[in-house]
Amino acid sequence: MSQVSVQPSAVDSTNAKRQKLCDETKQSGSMTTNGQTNGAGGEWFGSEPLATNDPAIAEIIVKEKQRQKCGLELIASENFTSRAVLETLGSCLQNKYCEGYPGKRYYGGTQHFDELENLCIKRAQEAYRLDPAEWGVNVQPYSGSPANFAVYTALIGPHGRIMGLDLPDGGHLTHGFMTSKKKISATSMYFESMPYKVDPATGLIDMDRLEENAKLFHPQMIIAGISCYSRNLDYARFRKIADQHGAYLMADMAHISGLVAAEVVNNPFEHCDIVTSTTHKTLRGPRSGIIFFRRGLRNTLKNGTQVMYDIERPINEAVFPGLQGGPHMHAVAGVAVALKQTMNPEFKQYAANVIQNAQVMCKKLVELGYKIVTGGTDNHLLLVDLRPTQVGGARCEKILEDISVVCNKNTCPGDLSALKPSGLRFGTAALTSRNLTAEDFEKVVDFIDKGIKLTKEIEPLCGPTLKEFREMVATNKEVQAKITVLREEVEDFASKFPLPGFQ
Ligand code: DSN
Repeated sequence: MSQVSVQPSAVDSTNAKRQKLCDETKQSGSMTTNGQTNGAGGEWFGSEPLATNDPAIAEIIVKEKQRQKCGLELIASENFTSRAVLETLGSCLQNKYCEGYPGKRYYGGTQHFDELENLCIKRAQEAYRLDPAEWGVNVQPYSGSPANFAVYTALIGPHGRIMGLDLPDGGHLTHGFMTSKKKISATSMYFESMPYKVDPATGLIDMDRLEENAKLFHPQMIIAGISCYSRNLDYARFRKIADQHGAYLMADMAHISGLVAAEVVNNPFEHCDIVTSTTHKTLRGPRSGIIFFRRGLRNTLKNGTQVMYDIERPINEAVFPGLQGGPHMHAVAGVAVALKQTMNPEFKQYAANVIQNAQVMCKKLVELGYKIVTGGTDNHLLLVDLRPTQVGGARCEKILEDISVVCNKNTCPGDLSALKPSGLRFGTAALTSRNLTAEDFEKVVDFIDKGIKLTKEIEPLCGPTLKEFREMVATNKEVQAKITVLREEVEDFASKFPLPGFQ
C-alpha cells in the first residue's frame, strides 16, 4: 500500500505557519479573542467584545462580579476558580464537537483533543496518587449528577438497588432522594432507593442501622457521599457493609475532592470501587464532572478464583453514548488546569486553611451560643442548628442575603419538614480562596450573628408565613435601614479581599 504523499517540507511549512499564529496569539496576551473587528462591508463577523455586542448581558455579568466581590460567599459547594481556568472556559476549545474517546472520535479535526483528554486523565491519576494499572478515569461527565447517573446505569441497571445518605440528613439528590409522597430524583425513579440516616441525637451517620437495613435490602451499590455532613466518612466500615452483599462501594467526593487531593481528609480511594466528583467545589476548577473506576483484581474467591473488575467499558459507554453527546472540552481543559494546581504546595496549604477556617467558625459560633450539628467539623462545611434560637433557617438566609452574607438554609437531623429547614449551612472554600484568614473568619461569624439576631428581632413584626416575612422586610423602612447599615459594614469588609480570576 502506498504511503500518503505529504512531503516533510510541506508539513514543516504548515507547522511553521501555525506556530507563528500561536506566537502572535500569546503575544497579544489574549487566548480568547483575536482582536479582529467587523468584516469588510460591515457585515457581522463575531469579534466585537461582549460589552459592544450585547450590553444587556455584559451588564448582568458586571453586576454579578460586583456581588461576588462585595459579598461574603459561604455556600459550601461554591468556590472562585483561577484566571487560568477561566481562560480555558472562554477559549476556542468550546467550539469543537468531540464525541467519542481518545483515538476513537466520531468527527474530524479532533487531533488536539486526544492530547488534551489524555493529559487531563493523567493529571487526575497523579493528583490523587493513583496507579493507572488500578484506576481509570472518565473526565467527560458534564457535572456530578450525570456522573452518578452514569455509574448507576452502567453497573446496576434499571431497578438496581442503591443506598445513599438521605438528603435531609446531608446526602445528595442523586443518591436516590424521594419522599413518602413523591420520587424526587430520577435516581429514585429508575433505581430502587433505600436511604440511610444520621442518628438525630448525635448528627453522625448511623452505620449500625445502615448495616442492619442493608441485610434486608441487599443493595447492589452503597454510596458514601455528602452534601451537608461535616465529618470524615468511615470508608472502611462502608466497605465492610458493601462486601456483605457483594455490592459496589461508590464515593461521591464532590464536596471534598480538593481536600482529598490535598490529603487533609480521609481518602475514599483506599476502599471504594468507584469515586465520582464535581470539579468546582473545594477542587476549585470549572463546573464539570469526573468518574474514577477500579481496574484489575476485584477479589479472590474462597476456591482461589480471581475475579477481575469489569466496570471500565460499561461506565465509559454509559457516559457516551449512553447518556451524553459531545463532551465539553473547554471544561475538560479547565479540569486539567485545576488538577495541576492541586499538586502545588500552595494548594495543600489552601486546603488545610479551608478546614482550619471552618473549625474557627464553629468555635466562634459556639462561643456565641449557637449549636453546631455534630459539634464541629472535619472538612470545609458546618451546619448551624437554629432550633435553640427559635428562628427559622429560611428567614435567616433571607436576612443574611440582604446584608450580603450568602449561605443556604438546610435541614437539620430530626427536622420534620424539608420545606421548613431549621439550619444554615456554611462553607469556607470560597472565602479561603479570597485569602481570608482565621481572624477574618471570626469577623465573618460576627456578621452572621448580627444577621441572625436581626432576623429574630424583626420576626414578630409580621404574620407566620415566609411570604409575609419577605413582604414586611421589603416594605418596613426601619427594618430596611437596619439592613442597610449592616450590609454596608459587610461590603466594606468584603471588598478589601481580591477576587481570584480577575485583575
Ligand atoms: N447543590 C450542591 C450543593 O450545594 O451541595 C451539590 O450538588
